[in-house]
Amino acid sequence: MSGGTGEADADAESPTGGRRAVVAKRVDSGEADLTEIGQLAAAAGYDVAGELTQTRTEDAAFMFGEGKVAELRDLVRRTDAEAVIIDNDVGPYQTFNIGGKLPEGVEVVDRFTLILEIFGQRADTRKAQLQVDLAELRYELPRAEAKASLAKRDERPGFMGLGEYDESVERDIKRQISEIRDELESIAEKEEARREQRRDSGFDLVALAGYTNAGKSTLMRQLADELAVDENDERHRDLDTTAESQDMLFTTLGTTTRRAEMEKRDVLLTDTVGFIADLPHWLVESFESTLDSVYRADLVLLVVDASEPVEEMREKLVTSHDTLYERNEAPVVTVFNKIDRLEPGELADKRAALSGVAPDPIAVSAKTGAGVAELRDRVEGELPDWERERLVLPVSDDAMSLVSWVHDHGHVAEETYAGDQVTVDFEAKPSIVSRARAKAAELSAPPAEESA
Ligand SMILES: Nc1nc2c(ncn2[C@@H]2O[C@H](COP(=O)(O)OP(=O)(O)OP(=O)(O)O)[C@@H](O)[C@H]2O)c(=O)[nH]1
Ligand SMILES: [Mg+2]
Repeated sequence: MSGGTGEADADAESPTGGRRAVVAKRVDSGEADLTEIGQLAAAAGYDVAGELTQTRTEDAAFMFGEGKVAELRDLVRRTDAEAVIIDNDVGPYQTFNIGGKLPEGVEVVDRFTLILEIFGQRADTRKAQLQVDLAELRYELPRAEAKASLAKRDERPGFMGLGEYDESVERDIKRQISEIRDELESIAEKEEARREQRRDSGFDLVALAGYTNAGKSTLMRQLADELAVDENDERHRDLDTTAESQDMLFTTLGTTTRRAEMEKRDVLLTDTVGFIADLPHWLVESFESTLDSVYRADLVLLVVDASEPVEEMREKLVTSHDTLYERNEAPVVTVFNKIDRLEPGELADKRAALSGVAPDPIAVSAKTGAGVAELRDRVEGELPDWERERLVLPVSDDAMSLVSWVHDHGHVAEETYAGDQVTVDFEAKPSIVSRARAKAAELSAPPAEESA
């Protein structure tokens, strides 16, 4: 058995004025690492005032060993913490039991509730709020079910009321879940319609994906125009070009779409929520529609923090690919970000070590802009091919508006006028080319005869 405790100076001023918390974690073997849970706690606005780890098998009643829980209580007292954040999947009874050993009013928060807390604080659109509500209800449901079945088992004359009450709670949760699902589905349908409309207008849809803190939003700022495309997309603090990205998990929760500057293609770039390790299924599912913009894109840029150790990068790459390939068919370009933080030679070593999971990555620094030009070229190269077409039209107002439509939806190589004809030589998506052809045919065809 091993493990340790530590504490920040209890008298020190709280650095951010947040709620004081002790973070704790149990592992079956090896050393418990508190880095990520500490980052998550900070993202939720806690100040980590103390730390505790334990290496042993799970205790059914307390998760930790009972002696460790006593240590936890002492640490909470010394640090004057208001919450204990535990980086394990703590069962409802374990939560209750640990809580019973702690000073009055101290909250026990597990990894999932902590993530939900962060999401709840940052949910600033209807969709994000619905997803948080859905996740919370799905967290509660098995707990309500357990209560209802316990109450049923204890059913005795005179105790009937309890069982009925809990069953109605359970029914109520299920009803709310299905209402939220319906509303999320209708939002998703509207978003899908909007994506189709954009494709019809000649845009290619590119999405940024990757773990939280990989640098997606920073890269978005390098690639995108100043103006957000969607007024009704999230009001993103972190997309403001003047605002610094924060070194914090889950800075971005919703999705933001902006036009990206490319040479030929009109690209709409979407930034969205990052992945994180070890999320339970119900939580991932609750946020699934947030990732629709990734799954339905024409091209995905998978951003990886290349300053992390190679094994961590590998694990994240494998998980990301699994997640992406399960649902999308678009090509994926791997982007090694933060190369400004690498030692000379480190990039080449990492490329070689990861060639199996990331065959041909583009290396960039979203911070300095290094490699971003190559990334733009690569994006244009990987997007589905455009078709070349040449239309010859009689000069007229209608023809001129078709020519300007072609300019808006594709890339015009040449536009020449000879006599009363205009020739426009252009490249565009196949769907745009066929629409241009149809419009051109209407122009040259004689007006339909009026039937008597
Ligand atoms: N040194 C260095 N830091 C970077 C680079 N790109 C991003 N960062 C920093 O990494 C941190 C996270 O960047 P974000 O762009 O917010 O990351 P994200 O992937 O959008 O994170 P989430 O929104 O949480 O999913 C910030 O502190 C950035 O300043 C880079 O190329 N070099
Ligand atoms: Mg972000």
